[in-house]
Amino acid sequence: MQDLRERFEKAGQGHVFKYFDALDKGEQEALLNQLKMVDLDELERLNKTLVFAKNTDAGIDFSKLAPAPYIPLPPEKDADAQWAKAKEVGEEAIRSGKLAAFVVAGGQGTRLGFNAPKGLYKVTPVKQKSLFQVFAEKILSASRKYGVRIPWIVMTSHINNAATVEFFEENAYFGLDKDDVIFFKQGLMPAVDLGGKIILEGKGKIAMTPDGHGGCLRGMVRSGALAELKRRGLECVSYFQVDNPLVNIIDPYFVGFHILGKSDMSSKMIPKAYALEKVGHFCMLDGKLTVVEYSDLPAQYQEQVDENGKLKFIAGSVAIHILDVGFIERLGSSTKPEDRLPFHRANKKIPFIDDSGVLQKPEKPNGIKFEMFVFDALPMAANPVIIEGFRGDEFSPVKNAEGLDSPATCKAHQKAQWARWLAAAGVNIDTDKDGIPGIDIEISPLFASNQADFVASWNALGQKPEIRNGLYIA
Ligand code: UD2
Repeated sequence: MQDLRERFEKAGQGHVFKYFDALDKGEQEALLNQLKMVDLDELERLNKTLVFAKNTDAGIDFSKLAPAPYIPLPPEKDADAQWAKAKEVGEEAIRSGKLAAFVVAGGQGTRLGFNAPKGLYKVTPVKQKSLFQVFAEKILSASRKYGVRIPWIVMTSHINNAATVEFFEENAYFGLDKDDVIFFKQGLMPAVDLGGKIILEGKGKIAMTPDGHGGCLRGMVRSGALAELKRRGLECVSYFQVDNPLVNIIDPYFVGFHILGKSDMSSKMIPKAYALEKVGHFCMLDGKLTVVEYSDLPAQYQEQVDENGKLKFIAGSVAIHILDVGFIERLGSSTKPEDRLPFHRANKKIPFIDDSGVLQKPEKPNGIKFEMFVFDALPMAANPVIIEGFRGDEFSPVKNAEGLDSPATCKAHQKAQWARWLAAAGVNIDTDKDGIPGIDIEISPLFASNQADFVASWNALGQKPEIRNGLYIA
């Protein structure tokens, strides 16, 4: 204990022991356990570079940015030799058990105003299935189609892990084998005040916040989740975010392009819907593939158009990737600075105890949270591949309670997807000009999770259901 205290004092963080002597034994032990997790050298580095540095912008010379190349979506995937080949290779890899699914679900979901882990949010139009149920059923459906177990790794945080696991338990893992769902908690970082001092949120507790979705790389290694994947002979993981029920989790084309490209990490791009859409931008910078977040790229670049009037930086990053197990291991376990994901700074309102030991809830940002972003691994990846995806089959996140990227827009996009699938099977439903049906319909991922499978399953149905409001095809 003395040693730990001295180290914190030497690092200018001795104030965390201010109330130590007045704590009872259990509280003292809990605080010491928290403090043991803090990497003081790392914290000092972050204070220097992100808290005290005069210039805390992204440090990018924007004039050097070029749009990243990507493999465009052909009019008909299976009629295109390159895409057809990728599908064949991808299907073979999935069938032989090389692919796992991986969702990052450690975020706090504050924008949605939902007071539970976001994966519990009810998102489908008819059956009100939760996000987790939708993902589970997509994985289960692929697992049945390819006749293989597809493990699903779920990254949670210390804040939402218990509630997440309980939800899966209560719902019998939505039909998945419990052994195939692997939870792990992401790492934590101390939060500091604007002067770089660790924030005390109680007399015996420092403020620790999740280390960002990029923390998944070291989290997977530290938690043993990666060792488990290796033990099972998995070679790559399909990475997605908890807020996007449209995600095509097990996509043979994407897996095939990743394998054929001998890529460490591949990404899907969706053309931006409008210039200032809140997504990352795939760019080339000094010969490396880099994602520049919307908040870092000045509007003049986001809005730039080429001679045909097309957005220059059109390639939106929607957080859909494939990562090789070996690449995760390299980055997640290495101590070399060149393998480390950088941290980003986020200013936050962090409850703290004041000088008289009273808990205060600030009304404006009083502290700094440090986060890593998974897409920062791309410049370190060998042969990163980007393929284009069709928005209507890949991306409609639930982020805000209302307006853009809300439950309402997401339901509309799910219905539009299913109306397209029905139309492909020859059943036309009245829709508005954006293809959104006026009635509520829903298709279970267990019936089909892509258009081609839907048409095949629909044609195989003896008695076709009547098209009406509330139709559920399972
Ligand atoms: C993210 C991307 C953005 C775009 C968009 C698409 C960043 C910085 N930006 O924006 O470029 O791709 O998504 O929807 O990522 N999470 C954790 N642990 C954490 C923090 C987040 O697991 O410590 C998870 C969270 O549960 C969610 C995902 O990461 O699944 C994205 O988090 P977000 O909502 O903060 O990302 P957002 O919308 O700012």
